[in-house]
Amino acid sequence: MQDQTIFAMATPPGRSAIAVCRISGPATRGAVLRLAGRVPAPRQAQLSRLAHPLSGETIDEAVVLFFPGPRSYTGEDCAELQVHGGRAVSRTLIEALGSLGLRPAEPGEFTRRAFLNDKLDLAEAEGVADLVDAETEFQRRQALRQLEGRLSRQVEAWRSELIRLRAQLEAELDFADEGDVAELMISNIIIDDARQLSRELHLALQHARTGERLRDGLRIVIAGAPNAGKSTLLNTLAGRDIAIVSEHPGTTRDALEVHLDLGGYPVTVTDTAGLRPSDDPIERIGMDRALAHAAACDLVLWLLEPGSGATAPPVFAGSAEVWTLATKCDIAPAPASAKLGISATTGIGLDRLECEMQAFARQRLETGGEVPALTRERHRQALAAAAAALERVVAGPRLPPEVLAEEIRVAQNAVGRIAGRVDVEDVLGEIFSRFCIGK
Ligand SMILES: Nc1nc2c(ncn2[C@@H]2O[C@H](COP(=O)(O)OP(=O)(O)OP(=O)(O)O)[C@@H](O)[C@H]2O)c(=O)[nH]1
Ligand SMILES: [Mg+2]
Repeated sequence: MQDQTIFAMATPPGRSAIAVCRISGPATRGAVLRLAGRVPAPRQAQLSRLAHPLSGETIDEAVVLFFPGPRSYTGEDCAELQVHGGRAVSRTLIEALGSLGLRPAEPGEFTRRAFLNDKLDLAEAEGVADLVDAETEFQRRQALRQLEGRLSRQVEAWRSELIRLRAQLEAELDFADEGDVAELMISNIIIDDARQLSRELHLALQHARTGERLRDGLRIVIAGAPNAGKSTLLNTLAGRDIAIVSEHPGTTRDALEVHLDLGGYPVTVTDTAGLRPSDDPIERIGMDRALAHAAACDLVLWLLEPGSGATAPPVFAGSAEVWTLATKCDIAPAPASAKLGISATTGIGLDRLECEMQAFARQRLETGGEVPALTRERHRQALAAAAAALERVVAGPRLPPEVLAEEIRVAQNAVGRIAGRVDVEDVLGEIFSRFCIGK
């Protein structure tokens, strides 16, 4: 694969001031020479007229950059062509590169090559993808930390500790017949170290979901009886008219989502169908969806309108926190059972609601910073496997040392998978296919 030279527009299609085309692979230099007539000095911008290799017709005037490998993003010879950002320019340029025998890159292929050439490890590569996808300030920071190798360094520290433990245990195996007392003492030290490391892994696992949540965004669901003012609240939070609002109970039938940036924290708010006894099959599907959303979210805002009688929210499946909010406080004061009274009409209570939601997000999404965040289920599973193997070591110090050494090796490989050090072929396709083309 890597003897092929790939290219892609690294900027989104459409009209823009400039667009950037990237090229990587052994034929890069030749392609730049054919198009621009001259290869610029390494890492120096050169203004060139790009000509079509077949017709000789000028495609565009471009700034051309050449990065000889291995000092490039992918580790191979790379080039960037900064052209004018029009659809026709990109289309013609892509066609010209194709006529030179280069091939369009697959999603994430540049970063995949960088990984294969040891320019970054797997966790850092995931940081690149997350940074591209980051929508809020805290997502950006988390992705950047991962891209800069914070998680990788932690994982590497755990791995070398495991390697050390294993070496110690194996040394003990070699000297096993030199006296039982010494053997017992060394074993205890190894078991103590394994216990300490196991604690560290568990601590990281406790925070694991925090990192994933920050990456995916916190989920808040607005639920309540028909006409409680759910859709009105969604529109108010979003600052635009997303959901239909009407005085007819049962207006909203489907779940509607909006992504919000709550002081740097990513939040998805979902408006749902009003809950009430109903024989209408469509309305019931909507209510089932509402309950499913409530069961899978972090926080339910249970809305109550004045005079609705029932005050307590139903018991939702899942583990969401539930806040009761009294709506339409411009009409009647909030009952004491409500956490907060709001009015979309006058704006009463809305600032406080946003503050409370922000505080909730902070509490759920902040890791405290001692342990680098695990941002994917893949990381969590690997770490859980390592922790489980270490636990077997701690629980069974009387097991034959060969068995203990094997468990430590299992833990070492599990941890190594996070940074992509061991048998990761199977996950590479899955990880890089989620990148955008040109990255
Ligand atoms: N006075 C007053 N009326 C409100 C307020 N919020 C919503 N309403 C009105 O209450 C009615 C129902 O509002 P919706 O937002 O559609 O209620 P809903 O909970 O989404 O209702 P369904 O989709 O039918 O479940 C509409 O006529 C709104 O204008 C408020 O703060 N004060
Ligand atoms: Mg509604």
